[in-house]
Amino acid sequence: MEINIQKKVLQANETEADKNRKFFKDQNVFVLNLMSSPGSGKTQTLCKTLTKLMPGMRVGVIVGDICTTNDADRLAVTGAKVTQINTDQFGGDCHLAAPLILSSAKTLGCEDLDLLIVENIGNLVCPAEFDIGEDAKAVMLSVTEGEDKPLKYPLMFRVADIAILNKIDLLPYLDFDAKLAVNNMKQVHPHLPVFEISAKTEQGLEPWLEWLKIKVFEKTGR
Ligand SMILES: Nc1nc2c(ncn2[C@@H]2O[C@H](COP(=O)(O)OP(=O)(O)OP(=O)(O)O)[C@@H](O)[C@H]2O)c(=O)[nH]1
Ligand SMILES: [Mg+2]
Repeated sequence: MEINIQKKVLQANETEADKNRKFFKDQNVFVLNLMSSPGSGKTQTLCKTLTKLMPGMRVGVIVGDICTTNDADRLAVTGAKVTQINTDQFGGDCHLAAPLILSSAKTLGCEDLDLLIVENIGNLVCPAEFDIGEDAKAVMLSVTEGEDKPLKYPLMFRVADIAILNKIDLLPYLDFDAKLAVNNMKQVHPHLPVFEISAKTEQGLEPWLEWLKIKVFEKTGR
């Protein structure tokens, strides 16, 4: 019974995600869905990413959290167009569903954007199940979370188009085996591109920025 209800919820979301896809195609904007556990460094990475991409690229962010506008406040400093979704009023959902994304994208205004990034709610499980009509999904893992996470939460890594391994500046102080973590990701998703970065020191940011620029160009021609 529970499974049937979940199936219906996901099917309904899929229909809405198709509407989003059409909307984003009409707006000619590339949409990236960035997902991870709480605290992996999504906002920190986006702050650095936006600073480096703008003003050459017009970027907007929809950021989801259960409560607070902390992340929107941090991201707004970059000058990007930012809107915050709080799911507390919808029962504290642990993911962003497609209809919320469409209304937020309309509020934000996508007609003058090249790239729209959705920072999903910190959660390595639920967001992987909800299609939001994005062009690509990125999963972030940080070196403080353990090498085994791709094996324990495989769906997130299976559906991702790219992975980011963040906080590599901390590697000298940890027992974390980065090679093993990457191998675990590839065990779940062979050929998954992995960018190893530090959003703090900016080490490794360039290949990730290049990937984004290419993806935006491939869709928008800009
Ligand atoms: N040492 C180090 N710390 C980092 C790095 N990236 C982020 N942090 C720190 O990690 C903490 C969490 O970073 P956030 O950017 O808030 O993480 P988040 O994934 O956006 O968190 P939620 O939105 O709550 O899920 C902050 O204290 C950051 O300063 C990094 O590359 N190296
Ligand atoms: Mg955040």
